[in-house]
Amino acid sequence: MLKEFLKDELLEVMEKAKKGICSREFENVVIVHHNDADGLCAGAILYKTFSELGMKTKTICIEKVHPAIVEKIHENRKDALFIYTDLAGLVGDVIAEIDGGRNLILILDHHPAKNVEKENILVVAPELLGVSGDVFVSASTLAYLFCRNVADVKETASLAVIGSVGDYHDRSGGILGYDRVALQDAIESGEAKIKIEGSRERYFIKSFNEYADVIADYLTTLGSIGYYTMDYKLGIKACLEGFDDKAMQRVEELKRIKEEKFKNKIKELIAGELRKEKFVQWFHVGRDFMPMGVKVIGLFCHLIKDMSFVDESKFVAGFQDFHPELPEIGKIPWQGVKVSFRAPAPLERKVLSGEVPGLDVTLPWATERVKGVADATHRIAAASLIDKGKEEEFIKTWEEIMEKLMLKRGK
Ligand SMILES: [Mn+2]
Repeated sequence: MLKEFLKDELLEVMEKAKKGICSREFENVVIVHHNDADGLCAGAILYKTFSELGMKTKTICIEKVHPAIVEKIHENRKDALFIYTDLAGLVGDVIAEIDGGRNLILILDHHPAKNVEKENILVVAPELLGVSGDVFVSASTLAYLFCRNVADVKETASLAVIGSVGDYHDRSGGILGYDRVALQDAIESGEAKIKIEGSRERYFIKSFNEYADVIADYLTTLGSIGYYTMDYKLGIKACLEGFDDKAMQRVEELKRIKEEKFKNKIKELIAGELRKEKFVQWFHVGRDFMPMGVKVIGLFCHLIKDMSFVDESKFVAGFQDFHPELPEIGKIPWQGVKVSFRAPAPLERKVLSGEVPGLDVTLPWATERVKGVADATHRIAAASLIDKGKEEEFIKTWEEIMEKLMLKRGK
């Protein structure tokens, strides 16, 4: 147990997980991580730690957890340690069930989570202990603290800082809570320096010769924009060895690809591809955004929501095909689409004042009706995964729910 955390509940849970791992023998460790900066940093920290402990370690980068993906990842594997990080908090039971006890599963996630009481799974999730994973602890910090308790890995503290900044944990001016413990370690080892700019802290990372926010942006570009071209591999490599010319060149290329694709799509939408309902205007990009991952549909909706061709009294919704041929994983038997919702600024104000129901209510509701999975839900921004072919039914269902809730409000 680390001295600054004496009697800390999260550390106690980590200690228990460590004991759970140590009680079994593994040759192979499989790290399943998310594809944004936080997920990449967490993956890199775990990769470095477990390979230095002498284990055969492999990383698998995914955008979303879906039973079909988990099945594919776990098939033909036994007696391995699977670590899921920056994702899977809510679906530990599904993963444990699919695995069927062949392997040991460890979940290190800072998102909302569910505890699972099963022999083959250990869940370390601050949200289960009342610690906000959205504010005080990123997945990279969680991975760092876990690894620090297992081996001597202080040099990865700066990756935890980059991951925390990648998830905007510095939004109040600086990173807080557990994230700050990692920052402290990085400062003590001379790896990081705080620079105060106005009312905000920035973290300069010595080995990258760059600020954490800039590095995080590069990593998210490699992992999310370059998901289907496997550029997350360059991202993991950059986390461990720094950015070489090749990685930097790729970051620039990917940014250009994104801008180009976004520009073309905006032209098409202006030319009349936007469908208008009573409460939402929507469009479907199909596979036009390939090779970019499905995270970009949210970025795109966010980009256009206040443009002049958008009706500011209606929500904006975009669908993007989830390409079922995953890099390094292969074809999965599931055809899905991601849908992202955003609110133009005037509508955003109405949602925040309570005049219009929030997406945190309407989107999960409609998603459940078409048997989809809510992905991320906030009042003015939300996303879900649904089966392909159900897009029209989903929009119709969502409109009905809105109609009902607006009637209740007397609008
Ligand atoms: Mn995260």
